[in-house]
Amino acid sequence: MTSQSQIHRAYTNIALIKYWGKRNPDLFLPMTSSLSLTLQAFYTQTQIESVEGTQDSFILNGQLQDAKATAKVSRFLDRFRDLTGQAQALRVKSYNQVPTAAGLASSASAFAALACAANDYFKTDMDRQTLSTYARQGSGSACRSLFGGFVLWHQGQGDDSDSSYSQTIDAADWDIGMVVILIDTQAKKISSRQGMQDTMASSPFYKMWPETVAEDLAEIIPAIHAQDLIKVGEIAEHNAMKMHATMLGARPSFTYWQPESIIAMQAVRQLRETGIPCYFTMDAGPNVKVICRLSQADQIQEYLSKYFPMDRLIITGPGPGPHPVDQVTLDD
Ligand code: 2P0
Repeated sequence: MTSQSQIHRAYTNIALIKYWGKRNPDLFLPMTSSLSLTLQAFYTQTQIESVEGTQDSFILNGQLQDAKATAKVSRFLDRFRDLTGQAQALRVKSYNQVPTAAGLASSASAFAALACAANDYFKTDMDRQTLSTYARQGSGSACRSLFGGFVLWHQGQGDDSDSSYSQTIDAADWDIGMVVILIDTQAKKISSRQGMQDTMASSPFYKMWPETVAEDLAEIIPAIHAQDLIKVGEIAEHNAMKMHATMLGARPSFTYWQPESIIAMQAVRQLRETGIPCYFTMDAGPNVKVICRLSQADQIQEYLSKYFPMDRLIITGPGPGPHPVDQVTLDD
């Protein structure tokens, strides 16, 4: 008899204070704490079911995935198999809600949804905080997708995996959102995992990163609680640019920026000069995310459409924590 989990949906997140570097790569323990906003528009839905035989399989958006992608999923499931003593082979079916060929990072929502589905399938009954420490070991940023709103991922202490978990610090039930500018849809040449490793190993600018991230966090958390969008945006923009500067100082130097990323940043600055509060952030890819009041997102989208096609400008509000769904549904 086959058994299966429910379908679990988890939303992606964008960091306002970035995670860039691991102190323990085996356990995915970060160099610093980080802070994100969970987004409503992008999510992954995942279900696990038992199969005959000894091989796991992984199907993403209806396509059977290759050995490398399946091995990543299998390694993650092994933690639950070890914990429960169940050796059953499994089929993982996932659906990503991202705009067509968006190339927007989905490992955060993917491993968060997988962690929730595994917790359900294996009946491990972990609370969200514990589950966030498991999701983290699939992909660091997935730790933050176990919660909705503004989420703080604690760096934790030493090699203690349990101490590096996430929690919501603010429900984000105020006027905040993002406009995502989709600039390139190709797979990136340097993974974020590789990029952060190379930066730590060779960039003299990395030395200032842990210390100044702590300062940025100490400043942005009260600004979030005060619902001070301008301050939140300023600190987030500064933190993102500082992270990208560490990469320019690596040897050899590298960047995720493309010419259109710079056009997007200039456009946001110009719009800001007209009095509309809007700030940019970028991750390990060329896409630019604009932090703004959700009530002004239409206006910002309209302005940016002078530079980018409308279907490359996605408006999103804050998203919730993961939850089960009755059936897979994808938005247009
Ligand atoms: C972040 N990024 O805080 C940062 C900013 C990219 C730049 O988390 O190696 O895919 O799987 O832990 O989680 C992307 O890194 O890396 C990321 P791994 P992950 O959102």
